[in-house]
Amino acid sequence: VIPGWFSEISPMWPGEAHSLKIEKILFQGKSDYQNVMVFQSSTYGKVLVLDGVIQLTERDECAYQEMITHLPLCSIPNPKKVLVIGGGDGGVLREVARHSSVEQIDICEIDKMVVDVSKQFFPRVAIGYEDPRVTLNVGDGVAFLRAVPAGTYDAIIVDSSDPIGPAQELFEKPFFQSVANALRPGGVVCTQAESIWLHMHIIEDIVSNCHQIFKGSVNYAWTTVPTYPSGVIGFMLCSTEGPPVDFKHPVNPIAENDGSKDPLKFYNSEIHTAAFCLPSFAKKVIESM
Ligand code: AAT
Repeated sequence: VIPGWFSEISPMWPGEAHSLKIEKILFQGKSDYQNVMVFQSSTYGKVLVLDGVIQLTERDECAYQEMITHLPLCSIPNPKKVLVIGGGDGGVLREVARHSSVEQIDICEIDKMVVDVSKQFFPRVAIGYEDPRVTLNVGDGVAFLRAVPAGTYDAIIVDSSDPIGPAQELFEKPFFQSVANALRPGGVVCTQAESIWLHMHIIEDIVSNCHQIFKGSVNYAWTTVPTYPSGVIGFMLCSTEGPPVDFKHPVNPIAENDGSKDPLKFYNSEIHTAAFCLPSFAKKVIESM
């Protein structure tokens, strides 16, 4: 550990640790679920850390939040009801709110402290909460989804932390089953699905579960996020049986001028399609399943 630097150390990426220089620690707290920290870094803006793992930095959060949101929402016509699991910082809400067809945005985040800390230190992310279509539920996403009536949502976005800690069940088969149940026919889900460089075993499990559960399409996409482990992160995109969804060819392009204060920084239709191209080593595993 280098004094004055934050190093991201975890058994999920043994033998490596990305580091950021700390200018100032702004918040440290312990919630019922995890340790919460915010620091000012010298080159990535403010950083939100949960249990020692980087959740977002001001500089590169756009890549993750825009991709996890617009990959699913631009793949179906007229999404109206959207559910976000996790994502307590509000960044995914901010992105969902760009879609004018959306009428209802529900979010279920387990940790109230993440919501409060984001509102205090990350106003340009937590701005998502200001949209009048948003309803916040504080609780476990697993229990929340179990109680959702069948066929409720057009899209579900699972913006979840890594499977060590409170998010563990969000990577397991019963959870995916309740996601499928909560979606309308031809509805879509997009979940945080880790790194092809570090977690092919986790990805294999998710893909295999999803093939069993989702009778529409099952796809893996990925993007670059410099401050996530290995610098990339992936998404599992699936649809339920019903009107077919071709994730690789977006049918609902997002308006360039969507009326929000800040324009899109990362997502566009070309990068949407490109996100589904996989390196050969990953393609061999994922597409053979
Ligand atoms: N948008 C920032 C990126 C995140 S945030 C993940 C969120 O999921 C956290 O706020 C965490 O409190 C919440 N969470 C964890 N478990 C649950 C649960 N069971 N139900 C509801 N919310 C939950 C993801 C960063 C990915 C990091 C990659 N290394």
